[in-house]
Amino acid sequence: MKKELTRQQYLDLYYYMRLNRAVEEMMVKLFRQNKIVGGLYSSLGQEAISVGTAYALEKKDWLAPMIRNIGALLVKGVRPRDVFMQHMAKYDSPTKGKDGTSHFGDLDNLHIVSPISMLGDLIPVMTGVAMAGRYLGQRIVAMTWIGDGGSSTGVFHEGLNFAAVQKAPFVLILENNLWAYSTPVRKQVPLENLADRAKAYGIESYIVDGNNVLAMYSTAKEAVEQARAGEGPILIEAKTFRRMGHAQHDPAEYVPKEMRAYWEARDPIALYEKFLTGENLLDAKGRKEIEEKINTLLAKERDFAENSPLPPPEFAETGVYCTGDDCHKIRAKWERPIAEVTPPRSSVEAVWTVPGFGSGKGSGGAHAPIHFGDTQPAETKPAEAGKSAVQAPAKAAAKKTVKAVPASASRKARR
Ligand SMILES: Cc1ncc(C[n+]2csc(CCOP(=O)(O)OP(=O)(O)O)c2C)c(N)n1
Ligand SMILES: [Mg+2]
Repeated sequence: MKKELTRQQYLDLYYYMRLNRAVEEMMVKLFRQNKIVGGLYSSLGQEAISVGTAYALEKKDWLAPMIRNIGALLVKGVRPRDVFMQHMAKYDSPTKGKDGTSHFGDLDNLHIVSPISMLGDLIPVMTGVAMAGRYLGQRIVAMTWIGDGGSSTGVFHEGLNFAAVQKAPFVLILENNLWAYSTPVRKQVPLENLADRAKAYGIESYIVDGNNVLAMYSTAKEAVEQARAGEGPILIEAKTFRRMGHAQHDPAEYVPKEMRAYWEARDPIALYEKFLTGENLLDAKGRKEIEEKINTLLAKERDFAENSPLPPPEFAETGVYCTGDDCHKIRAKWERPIAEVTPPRSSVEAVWTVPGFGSGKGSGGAHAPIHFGDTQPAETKPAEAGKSAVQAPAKAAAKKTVKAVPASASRKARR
């Protein structure tokens, strides 16, 4: 653990990990009191991943959480009361009681895309968000998370390939917690490192100790900067362990005791406390202050959530179908003239150029799929559009970005 953040940043990471754990502990109590509607998932022992990675994002960036990423929501600015109310299906919750768990987003302010239950589907969705940001002229990065089990879905591979070939500013965190329900990772993937999946798409990857919040933060920060610089998507594998069952209903008796003991001795919060104490960034007094701050906040937030009403029954029939403007009030935030990116001028060069786009190269650089008989990517000068394609040298093509190439030319280029 290297020292390179400000004191406040070190303490922020600690605060959010503690808050993440405390919010989930409080929800376990609410669950046992029968106040939670639906399932309750836990990220116990995985807090360093959600907190460290989300902390690497800027305010304008976008994220989409999975079930074990409440920590990322808190870092992005979601209030604990919203997390509580959402799980309790209360009327004041972000979805007004129409959905549960962390199935809510905030497209207007916090830039959060609601989770999708189908594992892997957030990958193409967040790739789309990342690409949209590029077309709009924003310099945003999109991030989402996936589990070891989720990394075996078809859409994981389709999505990552698409992100790679589009050089989307997208960071994917693969939380390898060794279990998918009751299936150990070794029974569903014949790989030691799931980061190796990135090789298939020519993108860069990292392997990180998921229980080390500083390692998670610094790796995510580097990946976010690379993605923002136009170097394409990055996959980060975080090695960790799912300390609880899949959800509250699952006692996880199938997990070997030795495995559990090994990981419990590597609790991310305890490890980080040790580091902070050793670096004189936290003492017993500071720790107590943070604890009290969290306890006071959560008592207030829980009371608010408990006092919020359930939705009125008639509300069930509203908001089911799109009603036009009052349904989709979100407008794209154009940071370049709309005329420039819509027909008939839509073939002009993007303001944010992405080196290597369309040349078949991944961010790893070494995996250009140039096959026997391939020609270099074709390039068309606007004046010649509709006529024949001009063959450009590889270097010149690498500097270019999205170009409208006539169908005949793109067929020719592929032959
Ligand atoms: C496409 C798809 N298949 C199956 C499921 C059911 N399902 C939900 S969570 C889960 C296990 C996920 O394991 P993993 O991806 O390792 O995440 P973890 O629960 O360990 O965080 C499964 C199979 C689903 N939601 N979507
Ligand atoms: Mg898993």
